[in-house]
Amino acid sequence: MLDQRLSLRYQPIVAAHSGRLVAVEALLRRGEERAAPLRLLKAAAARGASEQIDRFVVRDACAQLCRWMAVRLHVPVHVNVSTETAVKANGAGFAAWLSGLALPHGSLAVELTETTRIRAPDALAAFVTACRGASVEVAIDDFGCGYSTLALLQKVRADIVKIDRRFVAALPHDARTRSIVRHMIALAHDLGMRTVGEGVESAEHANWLRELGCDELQGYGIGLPMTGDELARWSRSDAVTPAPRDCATG
Ligand code: G
Ligand code: MN
Repeated sequence: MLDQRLSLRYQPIVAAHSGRLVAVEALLRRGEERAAPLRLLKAAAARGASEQIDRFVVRDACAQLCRWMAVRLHVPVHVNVSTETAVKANGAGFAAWLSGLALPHGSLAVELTETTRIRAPDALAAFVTACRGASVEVAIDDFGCGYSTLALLQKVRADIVKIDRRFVAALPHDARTRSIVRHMIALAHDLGMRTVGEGVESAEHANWLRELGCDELQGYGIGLPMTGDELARWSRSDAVTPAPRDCATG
């Protein structure tokens, strides 16, 4: 039985140069808590129950997509899916379920993070291929940190690479980080992928990412995670500007 207090918030992802809203990331929250319910997610993973949460997230995000369409807001939603779910049944089960939802082309993207070393890279690659067959884009989350490695890019044909916020945070004061990020972006582009800078909290972060060639931006300095109605209002407000306002804290 899933915790009844679980719901989704949506955080904007904007084009780096125009500031146009290009997607949102669905983030799981419990009640009014501001952070993700990490303990609940870990406990679910330990019980082998991640897929139940992953399906809840996709269903809820799809319901929101319909509500937004009714008010003529068409914006793709990124959902975080656990790699355990992705590789189950050789990647076929969940991808087949996604495909059965028959979503409009390009309305859903799946974000994959590796929290543990991936033991079945071929299954993950099969999952990604199946997603793309179902017109669902795939993003590698938190790239450059933890287990989201170059070996993963070697196996998996993703569409998007999300640059971890730990890199973004260091851009204004660390030339080594700027070099790493510049080459991460060039590598992603070379492999035909686009890049999203995560954890953009200030105009300086945004300026550096633009300068280094990053395609899209996400973070508290662009927009906080918000409810579906708030996101619809946000998308129509002046909040969508090329230069994000400065934001002191997260
Ligand atoms: O791993 P992933 O990138 O999916 O994590 C998303 C989490 O990051 C969410 O819980 C969200 O609230 C948080 N987050 C989003 N934007 C920012 C930001 O600008 N700074 C920080 N520190 N966290 C952020
Ligand atoms: Mn994510």
